[in-house]
Amino acid sequence: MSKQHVIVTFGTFDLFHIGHVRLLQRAAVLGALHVGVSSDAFTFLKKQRMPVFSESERLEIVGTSRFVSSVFLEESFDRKREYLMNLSADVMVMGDDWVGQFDEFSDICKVVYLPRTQSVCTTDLLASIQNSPLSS
Ligand code: C2G
Repeated sequence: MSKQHVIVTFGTFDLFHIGHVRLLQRAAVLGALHVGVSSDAFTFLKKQRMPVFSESERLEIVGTSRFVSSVFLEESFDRKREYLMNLSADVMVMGDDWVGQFDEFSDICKVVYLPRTQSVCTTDLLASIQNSPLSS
């Protein structure tokens, strides 16, 4: 039996939703999927707000997905190369909201951008929860 390809993806995965599930599902078709979950501090840097769920909760949530072989904490953009090399990644997968932004890693692995799931995102979910008449 031939060895499975090593696939790596990165993300915040806050308020885990169907867009996240589909991204992980499609990435896992390519091989064994390892997911870098953004730390709370890194999320604050990227989004200028703290995530709703803490890094340990998000690691646990993503780690329960049957599409995921392992999870680790992603602490900065600068360490992506190190993470990819440590895992001996064959393919890095990201949603196409990041298209072109990680092409620099194509010297060590294949970089693939998958179409995002339309009409769902954490920011809108958070806003609709906050604006719900049930939330006070
Ligand atoms: N995604 C998707 N469809 C959506 C929402 C998200 O396919 N409707 C994908 C994103 O493109 C990304 C992954 O799900 O590949 C995780 O999305 P986020 O949690 O928003 O992660 P992000 O903050 O983009 O972090 O260094 C890169 C970052 O860590 C990526």
